[in-house]
Amino acid sequence: MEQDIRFADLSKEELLTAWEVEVAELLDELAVFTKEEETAGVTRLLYTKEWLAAQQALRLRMENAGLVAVFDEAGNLFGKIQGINESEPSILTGSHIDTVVQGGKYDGAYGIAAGLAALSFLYRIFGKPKRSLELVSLSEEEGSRFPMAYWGSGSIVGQRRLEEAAELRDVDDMRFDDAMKTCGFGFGDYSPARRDNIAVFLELHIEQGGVLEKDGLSVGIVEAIAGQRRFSIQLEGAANHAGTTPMGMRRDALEGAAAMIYLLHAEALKRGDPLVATAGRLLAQPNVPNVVAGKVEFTVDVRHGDEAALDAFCKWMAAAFEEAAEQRGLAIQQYEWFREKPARMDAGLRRQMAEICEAWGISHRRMISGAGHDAQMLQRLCKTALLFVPSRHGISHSPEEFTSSRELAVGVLVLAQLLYRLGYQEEAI
Ligand code: HGY
Ligand code: MN
Ligand code: MN
Repeated sequence: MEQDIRFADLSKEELLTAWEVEVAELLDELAVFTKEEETAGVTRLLYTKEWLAAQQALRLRMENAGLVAVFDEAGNLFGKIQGINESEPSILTGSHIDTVVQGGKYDGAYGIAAGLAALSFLYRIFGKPKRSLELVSLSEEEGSRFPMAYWGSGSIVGQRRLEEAAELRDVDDMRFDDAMKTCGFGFGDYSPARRDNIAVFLELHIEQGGVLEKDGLSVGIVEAIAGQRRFSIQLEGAANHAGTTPMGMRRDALEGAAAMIYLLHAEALKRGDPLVATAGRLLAQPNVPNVVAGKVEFTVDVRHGDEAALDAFCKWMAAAFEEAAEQRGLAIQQYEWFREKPARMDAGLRRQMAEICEAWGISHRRMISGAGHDAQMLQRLCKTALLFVPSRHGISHSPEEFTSSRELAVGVLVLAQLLYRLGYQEEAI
């Protein structure tokens, strides 16, 4: 029997019906800001014109909701409701505005849209909170344009600095700092991204996996986020004629890469879940049908919830790739460009979210996140929680990514309740 619980004198059905419409409408608006040349999904990479247009549309939305909207120097966009206790650190919610190439419209954007729906509701109904409440549209999390990830959240917690990122280049050979400047950042006009006046970070995100759907549950309360390592593997052999070069006389960089990727996949299967290893990008040179590839660069992404298991696999990989290169007379360079530890989410916040789900009759379970999230970075700075809603068929990082408006609205309800407890009732942090 559904509890007859109400919030601001509204029933669960009334709340969900309103948020269904509001969140779906904002996600559709944000999905419009995508690279036109891409034929499917959403492509909104850091410091592109579509990225800037999305941030500017969000700033307007934040201001229309009565939030004070400001950018920081990294391009993170904050919307703030100032609390009565001005000296107290903020309660922050949000996620990332950037996407992968041809991704879905929910990854990242949902946490921002949900946060805006929750904060504008609370502010409209309850006015000024005791503790400041903030929403953030984090500038970059995916690592899809430059060989670095978590630029937005990493800049806030002091793990990313412009002096280290400035010379990174994208596939079009554009420098990071030059890309920043095309959007008006990097000139020192905004406040530094580094902050320490944040007490709590709450991230709402699609699961990007199939556990909640398989279990028929509405919400996942994340206990921990897997650690990850990302590598660039560069092979050099000898470009040569595809017709006249005997098989035994080749130094074929593309065949070498194929052999290494096969070994990677077989070893990850052998070691079993939850370890995952992915070769996601491969660039061959000269990349034409009748030339034996002289050079190849491919990426490897390895994830596991346990740091020791990650170390062991990456150690195996380095040795296995060296051996495979030597057998083929290929030169090899293996370069780790990203690593993030496994991160545990705050037990107190997890308990509060479970209480809220129980009170509102929302089915839920505890779970681990195989996907990386900004919460992984923010937990270095403050108490942090991550909440999932289901992904249809577990699909994400794809134009097929989908979550129903009702499922999205259920996440907003849990978030709004927790923000109310922390911001207006000053629940102990
Ligand atoms: O790759 C990830 O885990 C996240 O979606 N950026
Ligand atoms: Mn993602
Ligand atoms: Mn994401």
